[in-house]
Amino acid sequence: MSQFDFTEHPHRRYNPLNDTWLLVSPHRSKRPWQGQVEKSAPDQRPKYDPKCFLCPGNTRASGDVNPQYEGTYAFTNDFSALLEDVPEGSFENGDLFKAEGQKGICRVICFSPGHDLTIPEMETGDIRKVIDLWVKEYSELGSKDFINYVQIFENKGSIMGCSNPHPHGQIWSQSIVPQEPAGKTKNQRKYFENHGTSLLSDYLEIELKEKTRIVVENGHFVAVVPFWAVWPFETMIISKRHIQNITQLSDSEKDAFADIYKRLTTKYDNLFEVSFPYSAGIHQSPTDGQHHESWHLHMSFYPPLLRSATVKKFMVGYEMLAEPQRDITPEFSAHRLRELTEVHYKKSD
Ligand code: H2U
Repeated sequence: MSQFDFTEHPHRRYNPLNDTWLLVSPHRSKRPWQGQVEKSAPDQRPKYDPKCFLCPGNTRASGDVNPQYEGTYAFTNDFSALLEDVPEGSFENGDLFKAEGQKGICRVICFSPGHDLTIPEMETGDIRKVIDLWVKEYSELGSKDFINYVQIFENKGSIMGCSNPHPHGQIWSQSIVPQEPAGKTKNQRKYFENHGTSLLSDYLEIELKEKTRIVVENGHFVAVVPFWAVWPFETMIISKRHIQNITQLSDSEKDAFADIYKRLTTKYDNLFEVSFPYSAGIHQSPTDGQHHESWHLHMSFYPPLLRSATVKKFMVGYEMLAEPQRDITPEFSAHRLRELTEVHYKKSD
């Protein structure tokens, strides 16, 4: 029997941020595919759509009218999943039936007045304005007594449930720290207590030496397909400096964040020459007034596309019943993304 090689043999990988495992089956990426083939929607949109709820000057579903905004624009979601005005309280019936009231504020962030744009097609200077707005929203929402966590995210593409192609993201902020960031809080704290360094600083140091999973890098950030990636082309943008949240970014770090966000998403679009769908979000310290020294700012991208613009990965079967699994290795995905040009396919001849 040959020696174990994780680029060839089935194995499990550990995710230290979430304290979870996934199954990797590299040998299966050679299997024939006779599954579903879907058509990709043509991506031609006007600069302004009179029917769009998010375009400047248009009336939203609530009847409110958007201003003639020129850069970014934020408003409270007309159909917020969380509400500010909820009575405090909980329900408990023994150990098995528990519920607790939850207060929160949901915001919608328009990235640009241009209905036809997406992040990779926007100018870096305009993406910087999105980052400035995220910082403002995180600070304002996080400073409220009843807001202990602020989740900034972007759903891109209708297959991710995005309801409108106008470039936008969302913020959901609330009184508890939800499960995913709560787990990351716990695991980063444990690592920091044991090692005296941030989990992601140590991780990044090894990735920067090995270079096998790095997709793109600049002076302040690295985009990497994490060793433990579940989605085929999952990536993380990690700040080189150990900081806890976006309010600590310097001016040049904000510019560098905009630069890597554009470069990574341009590579994504170029992969299958389609506006690449994903859910992405910033993970950072809770705003609960506690000291979160161990937190390390990062942004995670979870894209569903697998082998073309039309074939996506589903979390089904074994994955729903046992644990996540992937066929192509993170090293192979990173290699494919790294090799792609940073000139957007719509702009190349
Ligand atoms: P998604 O595309 O990720 O669904 O985000 C769009 C959000 O915008 C969605 O949460 C809100 C929806 O509730 N929205 C408004 O608040 N007002 C509108 O007029 C349309 C959409």
